Amino acid sequence: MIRLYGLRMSNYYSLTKALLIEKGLEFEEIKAPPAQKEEYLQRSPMGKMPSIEVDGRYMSESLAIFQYLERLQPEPALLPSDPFAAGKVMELVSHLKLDIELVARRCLPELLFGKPVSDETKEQVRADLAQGIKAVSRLYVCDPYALGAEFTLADLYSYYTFGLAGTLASKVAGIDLLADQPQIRDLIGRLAERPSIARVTVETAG
Ligand SMILES: N[C@@H](CCC(=O)N[C@@H](CS)C(=O)NCC(=O)O)C(=O)O
Repeated sequence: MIRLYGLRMSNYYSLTKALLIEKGLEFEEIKAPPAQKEEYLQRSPMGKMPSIEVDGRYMSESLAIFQYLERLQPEPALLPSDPFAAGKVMELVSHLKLDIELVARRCLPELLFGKPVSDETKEQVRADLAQGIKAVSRLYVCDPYALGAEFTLADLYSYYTFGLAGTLASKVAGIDLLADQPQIRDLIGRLAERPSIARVTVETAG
């Protein structure tokens, strides 16, 4: 049995939970707020969530966990069998993580802890997000899934990246991240109805 550590409010925790559901794997959720205590750092060396425990061994980082789960439970596959297409999935995931998610996260202290972010930082975030959105929009197919006919890891990262980044962008940076991207907005709407994602959403709210 796989144990999933973290909090349901975390987008990366939610992504990993949706991944476990997609794979049809049994798992147990363990509530564990991020911490810098030794016991926590053994599971996740940066003290972040999520992490998993398998037979007394630990792993952090959602992408590493994905790699493990994809090999543990190859079906249903979340990467295309074609090597180039699989690389394209990882390309989009990388840009979503580096050029959207991490950029928007610079605004997190203000949203989460009421710690104001400077106008200079907000300006930079707006500029960097504009570039990031332009970049990822070149990669999306959105017909019907992020990169075409197959549901892949890129769909999970899309849903959970734009969820948090969209909120940060509108509430802190004052912009609509997907204003000029109706095809990505529609994709996110379709993905919200996917059973794995819908279940995670209901359980997070409950
Ligand atoms: N790169 C990590 C990011 C994980 C992450 O940023 N987790 C956030 C919550 S969504 C966290 O634990 N933040 C608490 C902290 O930074 O102390 C992944 O992909 O799993």
